[in-house]
Formats: sequence, C-alpha cells, structure tokens
Amino acid sequence: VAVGVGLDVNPCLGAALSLAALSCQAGADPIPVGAAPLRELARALDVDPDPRVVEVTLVAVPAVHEYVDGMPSSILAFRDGSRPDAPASVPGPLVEATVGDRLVVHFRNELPGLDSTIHWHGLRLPVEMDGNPMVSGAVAPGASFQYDFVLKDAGSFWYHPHVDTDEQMELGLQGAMIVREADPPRFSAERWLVLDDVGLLPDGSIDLALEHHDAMTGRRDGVVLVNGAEAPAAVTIAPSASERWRIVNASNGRYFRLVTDGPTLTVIASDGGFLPQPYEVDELVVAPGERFDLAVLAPEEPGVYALESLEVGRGMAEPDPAAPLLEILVEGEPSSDPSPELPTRAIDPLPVSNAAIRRVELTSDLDNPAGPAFFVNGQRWPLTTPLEAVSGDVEVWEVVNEEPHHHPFHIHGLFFQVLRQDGLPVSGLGWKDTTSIGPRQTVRLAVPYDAPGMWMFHCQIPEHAERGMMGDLMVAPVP
Ligand SMILES: [Cu+2]
Repeated sequence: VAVGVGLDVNPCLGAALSLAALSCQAGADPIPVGAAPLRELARALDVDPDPRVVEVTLVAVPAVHEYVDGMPSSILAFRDGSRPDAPASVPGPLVEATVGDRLVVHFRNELPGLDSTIHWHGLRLPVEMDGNPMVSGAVAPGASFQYDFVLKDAGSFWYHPHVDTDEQMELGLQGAMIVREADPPRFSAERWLVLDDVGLLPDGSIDLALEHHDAMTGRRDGVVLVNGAEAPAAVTIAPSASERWRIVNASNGRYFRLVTDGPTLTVIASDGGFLPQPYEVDELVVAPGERFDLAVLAPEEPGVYALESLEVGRGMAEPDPAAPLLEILVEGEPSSDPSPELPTRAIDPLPVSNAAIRRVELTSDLDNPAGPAFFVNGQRWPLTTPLEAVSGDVEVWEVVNEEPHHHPFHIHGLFFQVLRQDGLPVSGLGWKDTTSIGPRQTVRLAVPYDAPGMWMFHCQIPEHAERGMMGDLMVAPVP
C-alpha cells in the first residue's frame, strides 16, 4: 500500500518501514517513505546488425503481472519475441530507434480467440502499416504481420492495438517508443513515465465492467500506475542535475495534471518532437494519448520532493482524483554535468488563410437503450461517410465538442497545428496528433494531409471511439 507522498511527509511518523525507522532512530536525515524504485521499461532487442535498421519481434500473449505487489493479475501484454525467456511486460518492450531508421516489427498474435493489430500512435507511415484493421486486416489468433516503415519524425511515441481497443489496452497491451533525434541534447539521464491506471477486482483480475460513468469519461480506475507499477515510484537525482523525462498518458480515460514541489519542469517537446520555444510550467495537463518531453532540473537543495497529479474536473462526472506519482530523492554530490542547452526547432505556421474549413461535431447519447452511443457529425463508426481530401492540401478542422465532458481528439498518420481554442490563440504547442477538447469547447486545427490512404480519426478515449466516435479520412494522392 502506498504511503502518502505529501509535500511534507515525515518518514519517522509512518515508521512502517524498518529502514525508515532505523534511520530515524540513528538520527540520520529523513529518507523517502519507501516507494519502490521507478521500474525501467523492458527494451525490445534489435536483432539487425545494420545500425540504420531496427528489427524487433512483439508477441501479444496472455500473461500474469503484479500491478500491486503480492496480487497477481491475469492480463494481456506484449513480450519480446527475440528473447525466448523474456516475460511479457506492461508497458510492452520499449522500441528504440533514430530518426531516418527503418523499423521492422514482426508482430505475432498469440491472444486466445482475439483479433488484434498494432497501431503506432503518432507516427507518419504508409497507411498499410498503421494497424487499421479496415485497411490491412485484423491479425487473427496464431497469425503474424510484419510492420516495416521508415521513421520520419523524432519524438516520444506509443503503440497499442486498434481492435477492441478499450478492452485490449485496459488489459495491458500498450508500449512506448522512442525515435531519437540525429543529434540529441545531452541530459544527465533520461526516463520514461508511462502514466496509466487499472481497476482490480478482489481476486486481482482486471475489472472490465463498463459502468455508465466509464462510458461518459472512459475507464478511470483506482490503481494509478507509473511504468506498470502502482504509484508512487521513487527516483534519485543528483542536486542540480538536468534530466529528460518522456511522458505518455496511456490510460483509457484518466487525465493527469502534473505538479512538483522541487524540480523545475520545462516542456521541450510535444507529440511530434521539439518546439519552437521550450516553456516552463507550474502544472502540465496530459490527456489520454498525449506525449510531452520535459527538461527536469533538480533543485540544489537535497531533500525529498514529489511529483503528483492534481484533481482534474471532468464535466458532469466525478473529477479524476489527485494521486502521488513519484518520490523524488535529491541527494549526493551536486551534478557536474553541464545543463544542456534546451533544444528549439523552427515550425512555420501552416498557411490557412484560404483553407477550406471542415466542421467535425462530437456528440453522444449516453442513455441509448442499446448502450451508450457516440457520434461524429451525427454518424456512428463504422457506418460513416469518409471525409475526402487530397495529399499535400491543408485544411482547417473546426472540432466542436457538444458534450459536457472531454474528448481528446486524435488523427492518424499526420501532425496538425492547434490554431485556437474558443477564440484564444494557442501558440508554441508544436506538432500535435492528439489534443484535448474540453466540455462545450471548439478547437480549430490546421491539418496538412500527408500520405494517401484511408486514415482514422477519433476520440482517444477508446470507450468513446469503439462506440462510434471515430471517422475515416480518405486522402487521395496528389492529382
Ligand atoms: Cu471522447
């Protein structure tokens, strides 16, 4: 059970941990309340000796995983098929490559009776590689599929199935991916924080029941996870060290609102890589599917600090409750690493003064007698009329959320620019593939159509997408 990680926790008061008690008796400086160290992500083994080719094998399997110590849960997860003894893990094996590399992923579906695919969230790739079962087919149990494409963009990415997404993701099928810059800035360390949550029944099994409030907000569950383990986790940093933290919200329905009492947090990248200008934040809201890279500067003063998620209001539903995420132990000799110059990247605003405007309305019928239903422009996927566009064109999407709750909006296979939210200018957000649209809010996006093909766009809360809030975008080749 996690002990509170409030901003002024005194381990001598808790004393449930023998180490802490000993330390207090000895009159030593306080030590952390005893969270387990942050789990490192398992890394997918690259079997191709060519430095410009990354070749990995991901196998989707039934597995047993301890989200909570001592409580095994039956789940579905990815394991590294190139290491015979590697267990499946949540998050799945980390895929690492460098921009410009060719990525080959041998995917094998060993799920019992379930079709699946892998969708590479945020990557620009040929449409047949996108994991859309309507384009490249669902991968049947026992079958394989080879994903093979060139990595066009550096950034922090994420992968998961695109079949029965709400349940397959909730059961553990998701993983992180790094596409490194050709010349990345040098930080003292780099960490992934894969933020998630899970609902466990008393026997440890995953609670998949879809209550009315789950349909409204997406599944939000009681056990908050960092890198697949119950939060909080402990990290140790040298005073004045500067680290790069890659963050993804891998949950179905929970929003995270990050704050810390010690380190300085500066956003250096969003979904599609570096920004025109890094910006320091007091708090950072991360919606499902969004990624941010932070430059984290540790304080000079040794001590125990915290990273927490504050409560997030969710319209008509109960708010997402506050949760401790990390215990940050700043100790040891001050870092001798020079702080890296924070990266910048020029991003020209897309030309939209003469662009056509498309209206995309998001609505729902939560009281539908046949179960909650969600709509895009009044239609319910898959019974939708595809939007038609031409590769190379830029249009403005006016995405209108008619609902009293949030929809994080995701378009496959391209990056857009957020123009404004309800008339307010929004600048410096960089290239995005997922952006949160708040209750009764309208967001305008500049959308540059990229590769030809039939692409999906949808709410990134999979409980909404799977119940209709998804559309197809048919991008024709340049005429
Ligand atoms: Cu939604």
